[in-house]
Formats: sequence, structure tokens, C-alpha cells
Amino acid sequence: MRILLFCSFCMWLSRGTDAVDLTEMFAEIRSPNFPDSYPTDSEVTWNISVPEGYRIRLYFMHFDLEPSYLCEYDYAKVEAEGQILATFCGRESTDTEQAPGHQAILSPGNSLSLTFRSDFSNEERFTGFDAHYAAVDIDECTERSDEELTCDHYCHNYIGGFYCSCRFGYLLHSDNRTCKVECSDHLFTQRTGVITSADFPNPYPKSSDCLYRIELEEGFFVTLHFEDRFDVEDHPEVSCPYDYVKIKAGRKEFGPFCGEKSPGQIETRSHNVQILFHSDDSGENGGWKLTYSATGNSCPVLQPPVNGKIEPLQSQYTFKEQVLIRCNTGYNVFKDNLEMESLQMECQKDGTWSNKIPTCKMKETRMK
Ligand SMILES: *[C@@H]1O[C@H](CO)[C@@H](O)[C@H](O)[C@H]1NC(C)=O
Ligand SMILES: *[C@@H]1O[C@H](CO)[C@@H](O)[C@H](O)[C@H]1NC(C)=O
Ligand SMILES: [Ca+2]
Ligand SMILES: [Ca+2]
Ligand SMILES: [Ca+2]
Repeated sequence: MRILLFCSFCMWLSRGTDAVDLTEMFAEIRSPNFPDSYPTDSEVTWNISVPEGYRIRLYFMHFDLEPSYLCEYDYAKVEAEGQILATFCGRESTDTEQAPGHQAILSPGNSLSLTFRSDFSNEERFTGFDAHYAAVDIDECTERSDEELTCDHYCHNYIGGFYCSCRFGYLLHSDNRTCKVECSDHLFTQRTGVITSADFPNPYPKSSDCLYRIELEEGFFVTLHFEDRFDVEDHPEVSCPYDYVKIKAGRKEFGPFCGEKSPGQIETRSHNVQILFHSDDSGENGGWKLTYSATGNSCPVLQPPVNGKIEPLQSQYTFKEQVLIRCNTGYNVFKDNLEMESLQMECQKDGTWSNKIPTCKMKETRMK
């Protein structure tokens, strides 16, 4: 029904030069007066457009135009995106002219135009053409080669579009294409530890902002030690415009770091350290791994009291380490005139001991 209506429309058009917009998913296109011979001095353009996600497949069922050198008299011209895809005339292809034959034409995008033109004569009563077009799905999953447009993990094609999904443990970013990880809150409270970019040593996730916090008691100083294996996307001229590692330690900042040179060892002199890792939406880079450790101030070396001993006896004590002072048999610990079995002392964050070394005095034996 629609085709019939459409064709009365083309007959009507055949009087002059005109343009017809076609937006249906398929239709038949006939040259003016088809199947009778086409009129002279006629020009018609059919502008076909279909929704995004489709291409147009154009096919000629019948083709019979006046042949001429390079099709300069009568022709059917197919254009898309400002480019001429083909110019046809005659019945069969020759060295200088091309007829469509049985080959379909596929548009690069979702629009295509077909122009019919005849010059001042049609003495041999050429009949013109009868063509069909149909919208065909683009399989974005297999046809796209540009990394910027394809899915990061999984691609699913459907008629008229496609969508992306991510491997377990990942989330689809709002760009609907890249897969990010949730890594904004990793807290480390142990005095030593290992931190790596997600999936290390495999490429780290795209479009992610990760935050790793090391929070220790005041008095500890965190030292970070990045392994030599370090690979964060960089740029030859601009400093870390895509992906970077930044470190905040108290009021100090280290970085941004990127490239293939490891930051090595970083003495933060702080007990609170934040490691920020940003990645953009492209690239495959191996990431980074670090170990951290914490050290505190050291306290003065202790001398055991006369007639007493220190447990454990070490050449050096640092923050949080404890010792026990005991006296030899027959003696007791005396501190501030208090008599006790033993005294515990702790190395404090400022590098002093929590107590003075006590003295050992002979036990006061009660008289019977
Ligand atoms: C048809 O397409 C041609 C070329 O793209 C353009 O110049 C013309 O304005 C279009 N006509 C209509 C009616 O859309
Ligand atoms: C992603 O998909 C949602 C839902 O399908 C849509 O509303 C949104 O506009 C898309 N975003 C982008 C950047 O394409
Ligand atoms: Ca002619
Ligand atoms: Ca598709
Ligand atoms: Ca990147």
C-alpha cells in the first residue's frame, strides 16, 4: 500500500528536479515514469535517512539508463556524507562506465542519497531503474575498531544499537563503555602492608579514582617503597595528563607520578598517608605495587639498675616498644618510694621513656 502511494508520489515528481526525503526503514525507489521510459531533463534526489545504529543497503532490481562516456548524459548517483559512492549508467559495466549489477551498496553511516538525472534526449526509450533500500543493523561489537568507541570488557549487539557490560567486580562507568572499580576507600591500619593498583600486575581498570589510606597512631612515620615494576600511562611532553599516582602526607604532597620510572622510596615523615590513583578511559598499563612500613622515634639507650636487669635487652628501642625492669633475687624495684615486683616502661612518641629507671633495693624483711 505504502509503495503504491509512494509511487504515485514519484510520478508527480517526475515533472521537474526535486528532492524527496525518505525516513522509512525500507522502501522502493523508482526512476520517474518507471517502467515506461523516463522523461528528459529530469533530476530527482532521494535523501534516505534511518535511525542511528543502522546502515542503508541499496539494491537495484532493474537498471536501464542511456550509456555515455563516464556517464555524463544520464546517470544514477549514490552519495553519502559528501562523498560520491558510485555513478551508474548503461546496462552493464564497461571500461569507462559502471552499472550497478547485482551488487548492493552499503552506506557508511545512517544516511544515503540517490540522484537520478536525464539529459535532453531519450530516443531509445530507456526505462530507468527500480531500486529498494532497507535499514540494516550495524554490528558495533565486530565492526568498530576505534578503541575510544568500543566496550572495555563485553559488547552486546542488538538491532539498532549495542551495549557494554563488565566482568564481575567491575561497574559500568557513566560513559556506558568503560569498566571502573570501586576503590575509593581502602583503609590500612597495620604498621606494615602491601598496596597495589587493582588487578596488578594485569592492566589497572579505566575511569577509576582510587584512594588508599594508611592511618597509624601519631608518632609513627610511614615509609613507602614502590617496586621497580611501575607502569602508569604518561605523555612525552605534558606531566601525567591521563593517569597518575599522588601522595598526600600531612601537609606534604608527593607526585604526580606516571610513566615507567618507579618513584622508589618515599619517607613521608607522617602517620597519615593518602595514596590517590586516577585512571582515564583508555590505555592498558600494568600499574604499581608498594610496600609500606612504619617507624617511630627512638628512645635513649637504657642502663640496667644496679642489681637489676632489663627485659628484653636491645641496642635500640623505638616508639611503642616496652621493657620490663626486674631486680635480682632479694631485691625489689623502688619507684617514688613505692616497692614493686617489676616496672614496665614504654618508649613514647616524642622519643622519651614513660618512666625513669628505678632503683633496686634490698627487700625489707619483716621482723618476726
Ligand atoms: C538531500 O541531500 C543533499 C545532499 O546531501 C542536500 O544537498 C539536500 O539539501 C537534501 N535535500 C533534502 C530535501 O533534504
Ligand atoms: C548511558 O545509558 C543511559 C541509559 O541507557 C543513558 O540515559 C545515558 O545517556 C547514557 N550515557 C552516555 C554518556 O551515553
Ligand atoms: Ca539521455
Ligand atoms: Ca547493532
Ligand atoms: Ca589511561
